[in-house]
Amino acid sequence: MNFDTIAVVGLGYIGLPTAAVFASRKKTVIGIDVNADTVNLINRGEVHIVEPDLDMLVHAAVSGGYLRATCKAEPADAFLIAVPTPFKDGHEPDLSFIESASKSIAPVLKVGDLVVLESTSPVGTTEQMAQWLAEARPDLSFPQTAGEASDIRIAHCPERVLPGHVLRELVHNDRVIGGMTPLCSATAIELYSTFVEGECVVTNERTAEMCKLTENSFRDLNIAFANELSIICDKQGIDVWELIGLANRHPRVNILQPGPGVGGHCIAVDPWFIVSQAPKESRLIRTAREVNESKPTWVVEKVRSLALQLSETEGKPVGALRIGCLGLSFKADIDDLRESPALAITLEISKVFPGQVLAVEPHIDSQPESLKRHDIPLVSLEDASQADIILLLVDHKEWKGMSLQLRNDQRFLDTRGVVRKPPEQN
Ligand code: SAJ
Repeated sequence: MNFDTIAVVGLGYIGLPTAAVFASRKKTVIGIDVNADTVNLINRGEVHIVEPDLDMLVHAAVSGGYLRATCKAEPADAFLIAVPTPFKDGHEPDLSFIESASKSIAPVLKVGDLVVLESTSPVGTTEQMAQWLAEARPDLSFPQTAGEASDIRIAHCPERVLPGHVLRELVHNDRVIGGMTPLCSATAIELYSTFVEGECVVTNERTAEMCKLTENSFRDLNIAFANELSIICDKQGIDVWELIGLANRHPRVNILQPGPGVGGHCIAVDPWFIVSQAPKESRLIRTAREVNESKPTWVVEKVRSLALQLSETEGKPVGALRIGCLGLSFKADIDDLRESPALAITLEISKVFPGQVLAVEPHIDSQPESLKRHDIPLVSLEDASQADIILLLVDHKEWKGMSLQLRNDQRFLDTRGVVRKPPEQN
């Protein structure tokens, strides 16, 4: 099958790089997004998200005439849906973006088209999407009723790329291809073969949905283990990073790193999709989420007790202490502040110590609104290093290996294990 024209619905962190990579393979790509500002920006060859090399790729794709963005769906040979799947109150998945994306493309579908759901989704969402499409287009047949003979082919191929490495991982990662029928899978493989150099592994759509949720839940559980260890080690007077480094020398142990909590739009969300569908059975997955969600509160408590100690030993009034927070983004070396435990902790600390908090974030230029509202200035690392309590929240490369010369009346809390203390001599 020839995919002359490919439509990508949702031009965000996944959709835009995917559209640009198809365009770089000289496919005609139509990017569809509900946000007119995003559409206009892309049509000028610019980007609204920070991802290495994406700006160059999009600029080349648009100026070469291969990529064009629009708010209204147009006919294509394949449609990729890459819209957000957040959760609602009570951690219930919110499929409304997938529903409206499906309804927006339904009028332009024609016999032989392929529709791929890339958004991370609870089990059963691909079948639900197929149902929405079938209801909107009773004149076409779909795999859930017509099987291999269907007019429209449908598959779930979850995205699995790591922010910060999206363009490399899009090409090199293996893809899980969950077609609703073997023909749907084969058609989806043909589409992805345009640029994927990893292996395309076939399964059904429900297993593909669960596979993506499993990958992110596995990481969440492993980080929860590290976070729980960090709290235990703090109580026991053990350096958790040294401990994990030692344990990981065992050939079958591979523990991830503790931190101030788990952020981002994926790992902190996706495990809830499993829990919401199997609440009684998902005890471990739920507990891991709870452990990771409670870590920011532990960090705030730790700062509070350091402040009390400092005021007792150095005689400084608690209300006069300055707290310098290093890093605001949800993980290292990016500018993304959404769902960031570092930002949440900084704001929470400023509620306990109003007007006493300073923040450093080398990846952003202007003070975010939330910091303005809490009266938290954005300062240099040098200025923050003069604070009474220095709190390291993100392991940015800017301060890896940094050696802090602390005064006697300063305290340092490193939630990422970036600044190592020399091992104590026995
Ligand atoms: N984190 C730790 N300790 C670690 C690793 C991460 O505390 O050892 C924290 C990070 O600081 C961050 C959060 O976890 O706050 C998530 O960061 P991440 O780098 O683990 O993952 P994401 O959210 O950027 O991307 C994940 C990836 N999934 C897996 O690695 C299994 C990516 O491949 C997925 O495509 C992405 O979710 C997604 O879109 O689902």
